[in-house]
Amino acid sequence: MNPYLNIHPEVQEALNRKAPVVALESTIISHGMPYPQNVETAKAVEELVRAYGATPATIAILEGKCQVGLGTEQLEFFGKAKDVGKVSLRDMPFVVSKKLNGATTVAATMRIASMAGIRVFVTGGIGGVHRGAAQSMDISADLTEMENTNVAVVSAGVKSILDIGLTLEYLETKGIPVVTLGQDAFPSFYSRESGYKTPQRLDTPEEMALLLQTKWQLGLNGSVLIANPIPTEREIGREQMELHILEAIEAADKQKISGKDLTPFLLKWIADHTGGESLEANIALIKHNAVLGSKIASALV
Ligand code: PSU
Ligand code: MN
Repeated sequence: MNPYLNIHPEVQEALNRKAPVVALESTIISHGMPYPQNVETAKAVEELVRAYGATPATIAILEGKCQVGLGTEQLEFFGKAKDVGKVSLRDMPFVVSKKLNGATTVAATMRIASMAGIRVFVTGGIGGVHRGAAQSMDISADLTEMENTNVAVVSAGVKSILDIGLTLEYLETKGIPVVTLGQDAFPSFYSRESGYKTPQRLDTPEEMALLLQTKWQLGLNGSVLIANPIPTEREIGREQMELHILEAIEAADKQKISGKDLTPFLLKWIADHTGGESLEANIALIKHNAVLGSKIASALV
């Protein structure tokens, strides 16, 4: 037994039965959305996962333990707390050894999911290669983690706060398959398109599950980026978002925001300047991803 791991009884019971389990991250709750929509969404996503026959496991660090599966009070805590840090791989030893609380990013959530034996993880958007990375070297640890850890990531593609082209190149270099559901265009979170074609396309959750099983049985370690385009009725046009993104990047530059603060800054700036529309889109696409992830997790078992 891993002394740093604390698995919620409901999740443990599902894992024992070899029933489908879907991991969910907590940075999106603490740093990706405002209260109370963050907690409402986290709860709604868990309910959807259950409705589609899987067990949800929201992951965070709680008093130094890698907690797999949060209760309602804990979800509320991560939604409200102002002083909960964003924990990527680099931050895990510090936060765990000091018995602190932390909201886990895609990278840290994947690692903890893998420790618990969970194979499918649902989020909104992953971190990637930032625009201007040739100068800043700002490349998310989400990508290096995806190279190594056998947990599939269901997302709505890559948000265009990042350099999508370079992120796709990086994923190729690291041998991480990128597969979009049901279309030839690679999606960019708010939009069903990004200007890039998807490297691969599959049309059903069952085919996705078979690809995962095949990859891992081949001994090819690491993740698969499963891109699920946002529902058409919630889509926000690429040109419209691009204006806000350029302004957000300029504001970050001016305020000298960098490192781990950059992604949350850009996300908050965009949310504040696009009003309810982007938040609604964000909520809709995460729910949509939860349904797909649950179907893939079910097919995988
Ligand atoms: N991109 C989004 N929404 C998010 C994040 C990224 O569209 O909430 C969060 C995720 O938790 C992701 C993290 O793992 O930001 C990446 O941060 P960084 O770029 O500092 O690695
Ligand atoms: Mn970074």
